[in-house]
Amino acid sequence: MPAPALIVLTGAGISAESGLATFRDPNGLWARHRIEDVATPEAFARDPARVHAFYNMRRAQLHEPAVQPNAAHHALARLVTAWPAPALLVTQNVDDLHARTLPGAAARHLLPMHGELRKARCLHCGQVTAWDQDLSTQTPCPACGKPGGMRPHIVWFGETPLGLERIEDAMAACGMFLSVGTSGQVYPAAGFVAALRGRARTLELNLEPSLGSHLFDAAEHGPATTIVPAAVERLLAEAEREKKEEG
Ligand code: BJW
Repeated sequence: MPAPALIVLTGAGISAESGLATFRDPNGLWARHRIEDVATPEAFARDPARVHAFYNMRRAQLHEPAVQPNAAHHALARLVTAWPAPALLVTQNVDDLHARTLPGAAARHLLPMHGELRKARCLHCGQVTAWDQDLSTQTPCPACGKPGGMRPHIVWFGETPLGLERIEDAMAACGMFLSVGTSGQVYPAAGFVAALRGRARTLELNLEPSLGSHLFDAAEHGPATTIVPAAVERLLAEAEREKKEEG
């Protein structure tokens, strides 16, 4: 049998060992910040300075020398680029750690469905711009010049995730699904495993069982930097073996 089309879904757990906090772990971001204050369009309308401060802090963190892609990011980059069938890495993460391991043409494998910290969007003209500085309530848009409309290019609660059409197409063709470092609490991503049940092989790789862990065909639990590289080598060796058997 030819290798099946692959989808990898990742969440904050994959970046935890790179020094970035998850959301729902005991010392995670939601233990220190209320969702209603920083991660909804209503919060931004009410108190944009507070929302900017939250994302400015997280954007600045990406430039700390210690914050680098870890062995799990590198392993997944190898998986999606070496996989002998279509392969899409859908990440819920807004950091750029996957992007750093998938430069140039390899970036076509990556879909950041909850947006990107290193981009900003203008509410006046809609332009999305690469952004590495702090944002403020007065930042002018580099495209239309108007101040006051720049927001982080992030999908907040109640907003539509990015790239859904491409994800739907990939889901329709998918025969192998890997979920890495996500608690399975946020939709639509949390629903992917149920939607694929019975027609794709599904594997969870997470520190602990996620909310939907029982829906997966198989699960392995432990730190991403340990279990992801091992799983990737196994999956690629399997695909290689099957290719040889066919030939
Ligand atoms: C490790 C590890 C290590 C730790 N190694 N693992 C009621 C029912 C159903 C749905 C809804 C509902 N009410 C509202 C909704 C919809 C809502 C939703 O899902 N709410 C739920 C809370 C119930 N969803 C939305 O609003 C989404 N939009 C939407 O649905 O639009 C409608 C629509 C859908 C489809 C088609 C068309 C329209 C938008 C969701 C936006 C989410 N935004 C956030 C914040 C913004 C980004 C940011 O600031 O960074 O995105 S929320 C936050 O959660 C962030 C994450 O991407 C997301 C997922 O979190 P993740 O990645 O799973 O992190 P954690 O912390 O939860 O888990 C980490 C895991 O790692 C843990 O399990 C650890 O154990 C593990 N781990 N160390 C391996 N070393």
